[in-house]
Amino acid sequence: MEHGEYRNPRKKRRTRCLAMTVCAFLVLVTVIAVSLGLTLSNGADKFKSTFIAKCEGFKEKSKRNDCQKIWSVFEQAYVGRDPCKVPMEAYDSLIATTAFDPACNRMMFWSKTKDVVHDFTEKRDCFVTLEDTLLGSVLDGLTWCGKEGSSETFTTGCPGWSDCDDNPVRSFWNRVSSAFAGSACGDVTAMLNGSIATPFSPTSIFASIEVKRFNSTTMKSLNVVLVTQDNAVTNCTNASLKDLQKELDQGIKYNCKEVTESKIQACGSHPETPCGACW
Ligand code: DVN
Repeated sequence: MEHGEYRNPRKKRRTRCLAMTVCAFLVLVTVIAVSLGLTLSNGADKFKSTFIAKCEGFKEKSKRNDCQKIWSVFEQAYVGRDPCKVPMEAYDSLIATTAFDPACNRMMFWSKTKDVVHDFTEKRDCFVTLEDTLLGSVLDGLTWCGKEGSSETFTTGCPGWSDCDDNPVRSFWNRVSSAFAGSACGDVTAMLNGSIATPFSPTSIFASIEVKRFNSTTMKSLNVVLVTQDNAVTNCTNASLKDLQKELDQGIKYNCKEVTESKIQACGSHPETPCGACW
C-alpha cells in the first residue's frame, strides 16, 4: 500500500470482519465435510467388520468358508450401483460362492411369524431356518446399499424395503430365499400365522418365491404349522392354504396342523422334549 495513502478505518474494520466471517464459515464447512466423510467411512468400515466377524463366527460351525472372499463377492452385487437398480440376479455370484449345509428333514420356512420361529430355533436345534445359515445369519437385520460413482458401502440413506423393488436388501433376501428353497429336501416345515386372514399371502417371499422353488425330486412333504392364539382367527381350512396346496409341486405331500403359540414356546423352553413331540 503507497505511503501517505488514506484508508477509511471503519471500512477497513468491515473488510477485516467480512474476511474473518468467510474464513470461519469455510473452516466450519470443512469440519462438517470431514466429519461426515469420516462418519460415512466409519459406517462402511463398521459394516464390513461386522460382516467378516459374523462370518468368521459362523465358520466355527462350517470351516470351509473364506470370509474375505465372500465379502468381496457380496459387495460387488451393489457397490457403485443405483440402489434402486440392484436386481436379485446381482447376487448370483454370491450364491454360487456359498453352499447351504445339508439339513434334510430339518428345514423350516415361515411367513409373518418371524419372532415366534426364531425364538424357537434359538432355543432348540430341531430346525434350520434361512437365518440360521451363513448368509442369513450374517445379514439378518442389516441394511446396506451403494451409490453410482462411489466404491463405498452405505448403511444410512438407503432405500427402504418398499421404496423400490430392486433395492440391495430386498433383492438379497429374495435371491437367498430362492436358493434356500431350491435346496429344500426331505420333510419340510413351514410356520404360518393363524392370527391373520391370509396366512399364505401371495405377495410374501414364502409364496412368491420359496414355494415356487419346492421340488418333489428332493422334497417329500410340506408340513404347515399354523400358529394360533386363544382367539384363533383362522384354521387349516383357510382358503389361502388351499391355494398353497394347489401351488405345491406334484408329488409333495401336504399337511397342516393348528398349534398354539404357547405350546411352541413351551417346547422351546423344555429341551428335553423330543423335537417330533413339539406339535
Ligand atoms: O421363509 C421365510 C424365510 O426363508 C425368508 O427368507 O423368507 C420367508 C419369510 O418372508 P415372507 O414370507 O415375506 O414373510 P414376512 O414375515 O412377510 O417378511 C419376512 C421379512 O421380510 C420381514 O420380517 C421383514 O424383515 P425384518 O425387517 O422384519 O427383518 C422383511 N419384510 C417383508 N416385507 C416387508 C419387510 N420389511 C419391511 N417392510 C416390508 N413391507
